Amino acid sequence: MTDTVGYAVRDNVAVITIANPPVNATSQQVRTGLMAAIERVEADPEAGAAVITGAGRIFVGGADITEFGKAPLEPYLPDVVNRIEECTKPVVAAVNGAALGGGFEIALGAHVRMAAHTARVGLPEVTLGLIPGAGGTQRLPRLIGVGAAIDIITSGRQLSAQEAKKLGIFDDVVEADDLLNAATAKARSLASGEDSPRPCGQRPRPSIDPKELEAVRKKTAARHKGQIAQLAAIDAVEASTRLDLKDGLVEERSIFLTLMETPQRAALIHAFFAERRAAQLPEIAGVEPPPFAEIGIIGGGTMGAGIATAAAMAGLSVVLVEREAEFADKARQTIARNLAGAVERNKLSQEAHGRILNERLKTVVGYDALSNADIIIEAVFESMDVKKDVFNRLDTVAKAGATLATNTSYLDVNEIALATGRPQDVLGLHFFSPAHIMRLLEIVVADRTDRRHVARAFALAKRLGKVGVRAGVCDGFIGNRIMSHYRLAADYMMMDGASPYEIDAALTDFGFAMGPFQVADLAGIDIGYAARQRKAATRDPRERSVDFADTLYHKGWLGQKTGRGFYVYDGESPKGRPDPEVLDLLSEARREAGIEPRSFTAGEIQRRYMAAMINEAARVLADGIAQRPSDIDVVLLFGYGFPRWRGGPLHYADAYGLENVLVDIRKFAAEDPFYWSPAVLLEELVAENRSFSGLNDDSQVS
Ligand code: 3H9
Repeated sequence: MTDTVGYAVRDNVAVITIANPPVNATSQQVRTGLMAAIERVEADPEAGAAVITGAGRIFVGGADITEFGKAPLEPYLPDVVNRIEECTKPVVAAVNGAALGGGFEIALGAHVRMAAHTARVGLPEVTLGLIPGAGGTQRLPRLIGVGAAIDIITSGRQLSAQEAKKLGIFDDVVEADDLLNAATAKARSLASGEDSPRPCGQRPRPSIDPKELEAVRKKTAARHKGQIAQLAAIDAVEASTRLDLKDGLVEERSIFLTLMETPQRAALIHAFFAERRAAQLPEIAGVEPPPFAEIGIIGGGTMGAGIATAAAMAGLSVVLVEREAEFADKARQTIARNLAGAVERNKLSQEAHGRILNERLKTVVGYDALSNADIIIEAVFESMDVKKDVFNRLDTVAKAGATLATNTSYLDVNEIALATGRPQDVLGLHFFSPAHIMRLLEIVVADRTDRRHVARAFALAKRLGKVGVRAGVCDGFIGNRIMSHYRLAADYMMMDGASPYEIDAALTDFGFAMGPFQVADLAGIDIGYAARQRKAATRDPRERSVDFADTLYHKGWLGQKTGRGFYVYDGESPKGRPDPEVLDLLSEARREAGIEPRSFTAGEIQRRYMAAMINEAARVLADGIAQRPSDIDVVLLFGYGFPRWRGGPLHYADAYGLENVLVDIRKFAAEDPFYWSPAVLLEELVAENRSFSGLNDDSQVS
């Protein structure tokens, strides 16, 4: 045994407890401990059977991801699971909480699986660029069939204990408090020979119609374009239909180890840790966040209603304030619609939907209703004067110590804070639309923001199930500042000869959820117009400006909402189809600007877009707006549709080679030295042969 695996005999049953906080991951110590525990069960005359369970609220969160990328250490997890399955005495898994990845595979090695009703199971390896590597692709199809196993493995989704029982994964589901007693009772009955279950590995090979498998492959390839793990997982499951367990496990291991060496695995694991690292902020280490129960929201438009929905779904009381009763009613309707959508997506029960509307949400007129709110978030029109007026009024109604937050996406939070007599209580909470769905939350810390409010904002992000990222004050903070820069690269390419459709196609091929012109149509070309007008007032005269979208704006082609923008939305293609008239207008605009159009390959489009993104990201980092490179990756991954399997722009930059990025930038600089001037930090890193990842510790760059 080891410190991480406990062994105690209770009424003839050995209870083996995995205790490796925080998530009971199967580190080498745990694997060693489990091997020793099974040996001991077999040799122990006091133990007729065994129960394996996890300490705390998790069964086992999977293999220890921190060991990945290093040489594997014995004993290997597949051997541990085999050993459990081959144990000469019955073994019951008592799944007390999440059993993920290798944790689920340990349970599949046990002869019987019992679960607390709060337990969950899943094989999330594909989300890390891997496949289950400890027998999951061989035992699960033998237990529940090929189709269901492929669904679980390629989606990486988590199943509730109830769903898992329906599928035949769990033999029984009981109240959490009863689990250990029920599992030991079951183990005793197995020891007495009353019942002899068939281990998964001894079940017959499953089968599937080859045509059906082919169809699943095609669907999976389309759904996970560009990614390799999902298809590799199907190959591994398919092996279970042709090979006996032993050979199937060899095949699984070989695929697993091959995937372990891929850049996609490295990128996805980087994303996993980057997401968690974002919440680790030296400035709030040891700071206790003040509690919060009631959230005030000012403004019931799409954003305000979305924030209200998110807060109410997280169990908080919400008071939403509007200017007039009519708008307050409208906001309530929007929230009700959002909640209904959540019910449809299985994120909320019908009963909770009703309870939120009746008990947890007030939509009212008048700021006085905000006097009890712990956190007040303003989501009104994006104008400095309007925001200042709101904060000035808030100063008189908000209770002492309330956090006063602005949801501005680019305005100066320091200036807004000065509209109150308590700038230390003010910060930015930049939600992304739709706020009840998008997981990114930029937490904008102003010069005088008190650390307790920063800690509270991070606690709020966690409560809402969002990923909070610290940002400093500048125009656009982290995400929008970088976006407005790389967006220009797309406009320049369009003017110089690439069609918006070629650009979008190249970038969706790269893996972005949408191309920039599809995004413009979705967000509304009027929104971009307003941003351009604002920028025009402060634009550096050396910056090349492109105003082609204004042509569409003046024609009233505002994007999806008007049925026409860069694309035409006439029902023929839900994603919109290219518009020859837009191309004519574009040719005209190029002629007027004296541009001789040239062609761009998809590769060049991708290189320019990425170089622009990385260059501005390096400046954002050097300016201290983001505190570490991985935070920038998180912002782009969660807010801007950057492909997770590429890890984020700065992880991608390291993988592509910073020197290569700089070579690209210098080459492009020949045509536009102002726009393509290399970021000083990038030049320094290249000169010193360093990478962005080397800056991911907690020391600030600037
Ligand atoms: C696998 O199993 C391969 C096998 O098939 C084959 C092997 C041969 N390892 O998320 P949280 C850390 S692949 C190491 O905030 P929660 C995490 O970084 C694995 N560390 O907690 C964080 O550290 P810190 C398949 C891990 O309660 C802390 O634990 N498994 C691991 O919100 C708390 O994490 C998965 O993909 C790990 N496996 O959620 C599951 N997991 O505090 C991945 C977490 O220093 N894990 N940490 O920032 C999860 O999904 C969630 O962590 C879980 C708990 C749901 C378990």
